[in-house]
Amino acid sequence: MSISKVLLPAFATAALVTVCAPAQADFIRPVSGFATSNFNDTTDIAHTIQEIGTNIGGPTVDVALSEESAAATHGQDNGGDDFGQWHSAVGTTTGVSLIYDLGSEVDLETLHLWQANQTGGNFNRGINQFDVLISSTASASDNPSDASFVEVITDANLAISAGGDISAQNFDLTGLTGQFIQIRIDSNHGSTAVTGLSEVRVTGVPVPEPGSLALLGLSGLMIARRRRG
Ligand SMILES: [Ca+2]
Ligand SMILES: [Ca+2]
Repeated sequence: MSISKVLLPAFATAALVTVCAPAQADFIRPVSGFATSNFNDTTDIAHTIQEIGTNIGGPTVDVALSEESAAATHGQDNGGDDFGQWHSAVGTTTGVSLIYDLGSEVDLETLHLWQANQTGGNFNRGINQFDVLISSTASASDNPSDASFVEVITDANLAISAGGDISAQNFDLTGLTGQFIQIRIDSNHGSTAVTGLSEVRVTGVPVPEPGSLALLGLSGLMIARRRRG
């Protein structure tokens, strides 16, 4: 059999799978995060993308999402060894960017943000006004000024936490595609000390790479051949 006879049915199958398979949106935890300003390891950016039960950067009691779903709640931080959020450096409360890498290109649907949620009169550390920018270029992973970033949401607001177990505040990204999401912070809710955020997730459909599409088609072909045999 010539190579064209193998490849043509493969691509035809791939196209068929792409058209017929309903796009299932995933709840996506970014694979890494970067902040242009940090307090210390106790409040590392990793605390906004941690897995349930993990303990990143020092705290002995972790505060994380109740489950990996958009309906999850995020517990309240009590300070000290009980942390689950990112904090900026003291005195740098605005003009800070957080950049999240989703690990691959995603057809985006929703950005989920769990507000800073620290007791002791510290709810005002939460983000107030912010912009959202997206990029598909690797050079954007730690450079908020990278030319590939496109601003897709301008001057949105995150409501201040009232404490307890808090739900996500959701922001629509439907119709946009990207791998890197930048949250550019314009202001917080009044703290002159630090700005914070508890957790970040995205809902969307990972974009299949051309290589994986061809593989999908080939496997379909092999199944068909096996059935015939
Ligand atoms: Ca957290
Ligand atoms: Ca702005």
